[in-house]
Amino acid sequence: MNHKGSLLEVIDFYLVTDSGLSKKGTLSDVENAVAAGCRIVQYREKSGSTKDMILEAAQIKTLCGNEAIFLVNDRVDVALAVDADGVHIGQDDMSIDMARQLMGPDKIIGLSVSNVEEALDAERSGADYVGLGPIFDTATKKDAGDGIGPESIRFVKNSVNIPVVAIGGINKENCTSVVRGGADSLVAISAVVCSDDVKRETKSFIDTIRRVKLDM
Ligand code: 3NM
Repeated sequence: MNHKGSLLEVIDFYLVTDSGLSKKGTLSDVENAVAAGCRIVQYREKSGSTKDMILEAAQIKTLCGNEAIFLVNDRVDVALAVDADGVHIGQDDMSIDMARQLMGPDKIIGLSVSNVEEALDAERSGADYVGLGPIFDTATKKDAGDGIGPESIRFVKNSVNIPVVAIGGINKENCTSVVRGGADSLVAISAVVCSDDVKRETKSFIDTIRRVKLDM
């Protein structure tokens, strides 16, 4: 499977892990999200040893199997160690150029952006998709800043040809506005991993996103 070629078709709901918020644990969250039909998973772990991260990343990779694309947040070393499908990096992490050199031409590289200029830069640098946020205010990422609003998505979507993944403060109540705003995919961390039933919540997001896209 060429993950890059199929990226656009397969993404709708995008799972990002958060061990600090998770009720049932990261591995359980990934297993349930993939069982519900989630086709892209990002392992986002900000604490713990590199050794533990690599062990957990390898387990997540196994859970993703051929069903879901598996990306690692920030840590190019961890992504390489487990031969993940790619990495997701932020504005303050290593450059796309450097990440590309290390990861190779076939891996997926996503970049966090918060406006049109950053999105254009990301595309020019060879990012495969952008994560746009925060769409709404969020307590999950302390330094995320104020929400830019779902109406901002359209400006970014109209400026770049790579997929736009919306993130930040997205929940079941506001996700329709995010899809209508033009997002190809969306991430909802707390709305999913804090729930008692990750499988049900993921399925519900996927159903809503697909329904809204069909209506557009
Ligand atoms: N990145 P929740 S917002 C990891 O704006 C992350 O780049 C953001 O969590 C960005 O769905 C965010 O619980 C946290 O609001 C999203």
